[in-house]
Amino acid sequence: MADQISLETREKTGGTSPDAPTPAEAQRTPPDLATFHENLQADSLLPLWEIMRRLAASEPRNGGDPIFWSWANLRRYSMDAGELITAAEAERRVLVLDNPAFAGEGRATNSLYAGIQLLLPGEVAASHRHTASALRLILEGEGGYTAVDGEQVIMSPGDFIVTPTGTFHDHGNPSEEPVLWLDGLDVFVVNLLNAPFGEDYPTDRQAIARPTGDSLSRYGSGLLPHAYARSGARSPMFWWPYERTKSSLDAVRAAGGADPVLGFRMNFIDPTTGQSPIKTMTASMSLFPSGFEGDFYRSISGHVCSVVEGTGEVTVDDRTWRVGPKDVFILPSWKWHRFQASDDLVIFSFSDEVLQRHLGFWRDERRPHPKA
Ligand code: GTQ
Repeated sequence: MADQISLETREKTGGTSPDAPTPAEAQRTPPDLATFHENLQADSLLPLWEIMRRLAASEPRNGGDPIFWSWANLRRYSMDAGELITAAEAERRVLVLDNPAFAGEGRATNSLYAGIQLLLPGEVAASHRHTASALRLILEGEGGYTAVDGEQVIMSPGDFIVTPTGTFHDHGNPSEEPVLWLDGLDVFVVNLLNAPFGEDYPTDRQAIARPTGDSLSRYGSGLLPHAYARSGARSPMFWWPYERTKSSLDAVRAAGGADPVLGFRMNFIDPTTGQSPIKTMTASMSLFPSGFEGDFYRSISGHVCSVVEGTGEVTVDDRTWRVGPKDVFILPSWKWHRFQASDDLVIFSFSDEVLQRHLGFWRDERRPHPKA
């Protein structure tokens, strides 16, 4: 009698009762393995044992390829783009660094986006904002500007600029010469988390609320305005002029003690936190003194690099590139590489290091280079 009732209940509730199997279920034999997999797939299920190694690999394999772009090529293609499309039409006239390991996806590394942006004299890239944060290294041209969150700065080669998440930003070139820079964005992290929002500013150029250099004078000298309260996740400082970066590198170098892999490396920081101004990306400027012969190194963070000054050689796995000013190259995650400096070599780089450290994923390894 009790059995009878529970059977009826099970039928009514669609068979979800945790009771003992019905006589029919108990007698059922499973199908063969192939049919079982097909049945699972049809019901949106997967056997973990078939994909376990892919989901949780024993070591990283998908960091992308090492790749080098000479400045001569990047500049020529950019100037061609300048003839073929206006900045207004393009919205952002950028050649995206597309790692062949992820062809067509617009990835420089597994996690990083990078591109070369061009503004011709008189052009404006209209103001917008989005969840993705951007960082920029100015490559060529004096007198272009970027406006970020109500403040405009004039860009010079070697300058580092950030547009933190959600800040309105627009660029313009009132000078007589083309202006080119390297963009880095965390779009793939944003998209992984399905967090992208964006909107245009009502006009091409955003309203300017503070004088040029205001944030640098307020926050960039080891001082903070009294009773400063940080609003939101944004770094209040967004422009690091190269002159200041270079003199700090020169001073550190004069004190000696180069790291055998990284030379003299300084990270850009939000002065109110001591952390990277962008929470997903670490950006650095490294000085390798003339004659530097680096040890081999690999880290779990792929790097996008560009030479600011000097020449040298970069070896990744079994290939070596001769690198010079404004060349761009990728050091993929977990691939052995080393730097050699022919003369004083200054290299800008950015990576996802700060994010990986925060998540507890960070790893790096060193291997001495046999000295001659
Ligand atoms: O300058 O705002 O390379 O929004 C990609 C997306 C640059 C920019 C990029 C962007 C920008």
